[in-house]
Amino acid sequence: MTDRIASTALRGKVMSADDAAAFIVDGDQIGFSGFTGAGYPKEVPGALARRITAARDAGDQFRVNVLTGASTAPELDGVLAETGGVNWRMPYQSDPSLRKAINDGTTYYSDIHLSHSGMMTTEGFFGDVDVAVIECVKINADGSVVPSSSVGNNVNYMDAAKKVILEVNEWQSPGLEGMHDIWTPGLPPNRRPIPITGSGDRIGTTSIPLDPEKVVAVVMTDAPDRNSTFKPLDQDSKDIAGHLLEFFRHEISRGRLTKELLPLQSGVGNIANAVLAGLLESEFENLTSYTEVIQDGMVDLLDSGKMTLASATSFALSPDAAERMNDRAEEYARKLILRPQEISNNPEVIRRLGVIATNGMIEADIYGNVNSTHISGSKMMNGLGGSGDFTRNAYISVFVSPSLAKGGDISAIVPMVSHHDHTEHDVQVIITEQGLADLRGLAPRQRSRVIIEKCAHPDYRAQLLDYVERAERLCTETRSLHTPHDLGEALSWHRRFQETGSMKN
Ligand code: 0RQ
Repeated sequence: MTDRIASTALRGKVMSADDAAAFIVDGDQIGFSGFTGAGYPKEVPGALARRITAARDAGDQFRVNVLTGASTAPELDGVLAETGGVNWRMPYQSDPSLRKAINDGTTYYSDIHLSHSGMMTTEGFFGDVDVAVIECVKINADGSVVPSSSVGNNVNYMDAAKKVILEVNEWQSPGLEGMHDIWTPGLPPNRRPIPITGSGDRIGTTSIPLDPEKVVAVVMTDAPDRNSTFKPLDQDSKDIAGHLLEFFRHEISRGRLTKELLPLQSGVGNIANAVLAGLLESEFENLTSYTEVIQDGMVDLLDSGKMTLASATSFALSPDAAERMNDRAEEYARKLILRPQEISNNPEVIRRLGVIATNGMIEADIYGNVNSTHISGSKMMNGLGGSGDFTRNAYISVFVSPSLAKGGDISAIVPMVSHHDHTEHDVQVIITEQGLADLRGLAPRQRSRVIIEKCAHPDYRAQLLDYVERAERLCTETRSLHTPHDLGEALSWHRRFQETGSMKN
């Protein structure tokens, strides 16, 4: 404890998670640390869940609003959602119990661009933050806090909160100290330009300042971060990765990229990992990354020397890779930078650096609009995450997905997306295992042919072409041929799936 808590005043505030959770009351708005299964508090959320359940059993109301960096883990989102006590949640989640609570109406969910969420909290858009619960590696003598495996919105939550609870996690390596780069741009009208001109630039401090007077409790923990292990790479993921690497080669041949590419952002998941695995085997070198999460494939690229540095706000590592990171944190701190998500996902920097953004999608339509979040227009999957921050501001924006879902009953390419997250104006390249549609410079009627030919599964190509041709005939009559649609039929594929269990006609 002495090593991890240098502040004598705060050493006196060490207590159990149950005692710490007693500082949280019904109606509180709580800012938690945590981003994609890393750096979230491990004990206080469970103690809070027990408190909520006990209140419920006694016939009392106990509901809270939950703010985080992004998704967390069963120990936070899972346990709280299972109590039914989460009233409102932002800005991103991927927990099955919480997803259920959102879709059955128990929990309101505000799906917000990750780069906006911290500033919006600081400005009070969501009301007061009553408590911040923040995991850290260490508390310094002056009360400043060294974050753990994610930074997320910690700075905003610690600043805004009336009370702060710190969880000092001894599982997290002390070697993480030095990896973080804490800097805030301030608020309008006095916001400063972010002085980052390369992914590896360090512009701030390695700890977050904190007034020790605000700290009401310190809890010692020793539990690991929990991310799911990646599935073994399947053929679709490998094919999608192959198409992307071919595209990079094509761009190099045209003089628009070099072998070093440009800083890479990749979403989480299997396809993203397949792309990183593909890069490991490739001729590309001296790669860099300006992204939000560091996943296994990126650590492999750093180890191989193919990638020289990576900037993010969090880790999203499998248990094996997380152990590897903990063992060699000091060494990795020379190549890895963890920043507040307001900076890792900042449009200003993404545009300046020319980031290549690659994200997953649920479906795209024949004109290139993308739905990343909603199944059949209504049911929330995870949320937008950082995909919007990167997509709109990228040098090249790419969306990837297998062409089929649910055993072939769903086509990922549809006449009209059932929910819009990324508009045709932001989406430049779409890739499925079938091929790659380069949409840059194409008008909607050109886009539809390229997307159907290159990306749709053969089982759905004729059906999509039939729709386009009929929509074009209809819109010729009405002289509305720019983006031809038959509005009566555009969402019929989703309705057919709901009614018959398949999009096939
Ligand atoms: O369902 O889990 O029941 O099998 O959706 O689909 O193909 O495994 O793909 O894990 O990459 O997720 C868009 C959700 C894709 C993700 C999304 C079903 C499919 C499966 C998952 P099962 P896959 P992925 C970085 C940037 C938004 C956030 C983002 C995502 C499940 O990429 O959340 O980009 N993106 N953040 O069967 C019905 C369809 C479907 C479908 C797939 N058309 N209809 N179900 N599925 N397509 C990270 C952060 O921001 C933190």
